[in-house]
Amino acid sequence: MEKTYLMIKPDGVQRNVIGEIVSRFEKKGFQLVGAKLMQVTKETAELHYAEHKERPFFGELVDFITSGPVFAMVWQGEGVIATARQMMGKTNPKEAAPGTVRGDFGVTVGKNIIHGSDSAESAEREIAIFFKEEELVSYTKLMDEWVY
Ligand code: DAT
Ligand code: MG
Repeated sequence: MEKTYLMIKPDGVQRNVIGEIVSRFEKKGFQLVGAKLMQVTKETAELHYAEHKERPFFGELVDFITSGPVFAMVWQGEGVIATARQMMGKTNPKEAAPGTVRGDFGVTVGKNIIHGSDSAESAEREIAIFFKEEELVSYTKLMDEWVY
């Protein structure tokens, strides 16, 4: 089953929206298969955001994501990568639609509450950066009978 990496950034943790965000993905019908509150190191941040290395905001991005704990998660479900991106909203909260995580909780692009993998390749890569295989669980949810 398809998996994606979602991460509530330090601003989301400080803003007390972990529960609200987890709840949205649970209610949607997706399955949580891994989660932890963690401090991201500079090395891990640089690896995770490697594609943005040449961008002018790279330094700020690394400083921000390491500025406090994040809530790292792996979610599973049919089409979860693309649907989670839709539920997050556009990168810039000013353009993110109401009803999306960034549209509802964010104000500025530098503090946009949540990260989500943008493709199958990114998802695989990012899950491997943040989780060991034994930290992910495989289990049956009776709910799935009513989702699929
Ligand atoms: P996304 O997080 O929607 O995948 P991205 O991969 O283009 O967006 O950028 C990664 C993060 O970098 C983004 O969540 C916030 C930050 N960022 C992007 N564009 C920025 C900009 N123009 N100024 C400051 N930060 C920016
Ligand atoms: Mg991205």
